[in-house]
Amino acid sequence: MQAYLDLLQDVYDHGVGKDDRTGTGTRSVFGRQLRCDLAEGFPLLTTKKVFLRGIIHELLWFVRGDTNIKYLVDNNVGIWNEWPFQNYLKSKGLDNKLEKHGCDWQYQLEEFIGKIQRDDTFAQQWGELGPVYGKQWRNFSGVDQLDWVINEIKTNPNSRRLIVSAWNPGEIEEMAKAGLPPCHTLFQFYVSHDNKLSCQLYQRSADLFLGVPFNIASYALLTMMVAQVCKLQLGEFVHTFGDVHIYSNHEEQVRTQLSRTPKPLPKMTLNPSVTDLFEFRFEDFELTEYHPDAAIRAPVAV
Ligand code: THF
Repeated sequence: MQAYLDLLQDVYDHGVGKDDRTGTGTRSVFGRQLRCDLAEGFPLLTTKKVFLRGIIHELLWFVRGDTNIKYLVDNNVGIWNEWPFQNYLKSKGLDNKLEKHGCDWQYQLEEFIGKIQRDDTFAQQWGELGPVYGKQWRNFSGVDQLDWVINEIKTNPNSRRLIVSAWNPGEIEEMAKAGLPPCHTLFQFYVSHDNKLSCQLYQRSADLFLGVPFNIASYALLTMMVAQVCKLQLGEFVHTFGDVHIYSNHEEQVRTQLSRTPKPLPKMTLNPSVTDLFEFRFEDFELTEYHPDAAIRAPVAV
């Protein structure tokens, strides 16, 4: 993961001040690439503890085609909570009245999440993010892209069209209303002459400190799952970035991160008896030999 730290240093040193939609402000550059060989270990940052439980549940939630935060909330994963909450506040005319991350805001957020847990009708109405990742992966204008791509990898591995796109121009506005348009926009698989499966992601917008460690682990995991069900070995994960940025309220955290020394990568094992991508459950993933430095807390820009 030295490559991640090098990119973090690069954007910290060379990123140029740029305002953004969230009003937070960033240091930003355009167009970078990271690669990791998945056979060398599982690419989970060791220079801070990364919330793997959240990453696994989020990925299973995408693969299910789910777009409602209820599944995540029920599994005690809060990473998507702030978007529907903001939407809810807006509808109540409260979005400008509460100080973001202040006491009242926090109290209202807890109440909102409590209702998502207890009240199914409320969850259906207010927990929905719109036609985001899960919807597009499983039903892009009627096409189940995941099911298609698995079948294609199995039957036509030399194909140069092994693509899944979350960017659906006709539905971007609807995504922007409740959740947000996909940051990880499109991915492509590649099967090498020696039967190794690689995956490349194009990420149009990347929150380098908070989101990218999640995104790397998530796509590494997806590649491992697809490789297992297609009976292939592990190749590379190639991560290509558009606007890659450090939020101005993450700079202290970035300095802490950069002062640390990476340790050997952990190992990820998938339950070998799973042969269908849609049958993976949380219990089928096992991480070992992970000895990270302490977590580094940082607020997420919504
Ligand atoms: N928006 C922004 N500004 N950054 C993102 O990374 C991001 N995402 C998703 C959608 N919009 C985004 C949401 N994913 C965390 C991690 C991933 C997220 C959102 C939030 C987060 O807060 N992680 C904490 C720990 C969380 C916890 O322990 O509950 C961390 O320290 O990693 C990226 O695709």
